Amino acid sequence: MTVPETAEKIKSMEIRGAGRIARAAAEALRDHALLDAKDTGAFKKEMAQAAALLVSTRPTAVSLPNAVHFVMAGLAAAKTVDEAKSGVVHRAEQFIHSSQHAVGKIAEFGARHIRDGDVILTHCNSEVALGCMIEAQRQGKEIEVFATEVRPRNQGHITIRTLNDAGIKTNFIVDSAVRSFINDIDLVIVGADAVTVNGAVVNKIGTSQVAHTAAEARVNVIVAAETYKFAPRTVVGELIEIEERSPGEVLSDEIARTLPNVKVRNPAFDVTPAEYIDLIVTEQGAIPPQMAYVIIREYLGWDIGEFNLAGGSLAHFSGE
Ligand code: RI2
Repeated sequence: MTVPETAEKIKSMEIRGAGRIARAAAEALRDHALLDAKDTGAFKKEMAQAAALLVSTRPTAVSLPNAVHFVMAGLAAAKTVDEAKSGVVHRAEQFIHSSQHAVGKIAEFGARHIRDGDVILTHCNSEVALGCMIEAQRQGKEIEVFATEVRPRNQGHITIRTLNDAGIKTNFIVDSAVRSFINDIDLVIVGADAVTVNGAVVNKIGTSQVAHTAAEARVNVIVAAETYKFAPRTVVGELIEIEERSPGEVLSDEIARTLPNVKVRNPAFDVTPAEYIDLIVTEQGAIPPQMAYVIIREYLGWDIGEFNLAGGSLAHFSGE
């Protein structure tokens, strides 16, 4: 798939989920690197434009710029076009492989926190959160899941199909029914689009309501998140931008036209503070949210100079 095609599919959410969009971006950059280029300068410029286009598609999931940054680092030391190309291809393959490995590791680590007989609540559609549940079931633990609908894009439909196909007993509820069922729940497991340095988790809109409800009911909340979902620039105080999507996802244009005094608001994500999260399960192990900085420092491989790059400026992708 070409870079513009991948960008369009990420934007329209045909490709969605923070991990999947990161891998799709890495694949698109890898394939783009195989195109003809007359010299190193032209190649780096071309790759920087492709990187910028991919990063611009969705602003919240930090897995996307982290993946692009990782792949583009393959250009940094290249002196020839061939070196630059193989650098990008190698880093892209490395990212895709380590992402797939991380998904497996998180399932293994996350399953340890699920007990036989647990009733689990999940919100949205997270491959790593689901991976933990499927692994627990594979180990012979009998679990039951409550999955929310996830308005407006109904990602819950994907979740219940996956759970159904895995043979897991599942209850499908509307988003507003979470508090009505919270006393039946032993554990909440969700994914993440971004984790900040202070352990706050940015995830699908409604996650913070779920976590708040769980905290009130003394139900533990686990977040499943690969290390590349941790946001390095939050170390220097940069905020995670919350994507606000088209009003048409919530209310049809036809109805909206009859309501001139009504403005539809459609934020796609919200922020759950660390105090409502008990554990973040990464491929490096499970950590309390307060240890998020350690992941950024030790495992993400960013050095402090990179934290200070101007937000939005993608000049560094060209290796300049
Ligand atoms: P995985 C999704 O965002 C959801 O918020 C989900 O919890 C998160 O990405 C992580 O997904 P969207 O693309 O990477 O549906 O765990 O807006 O699959």
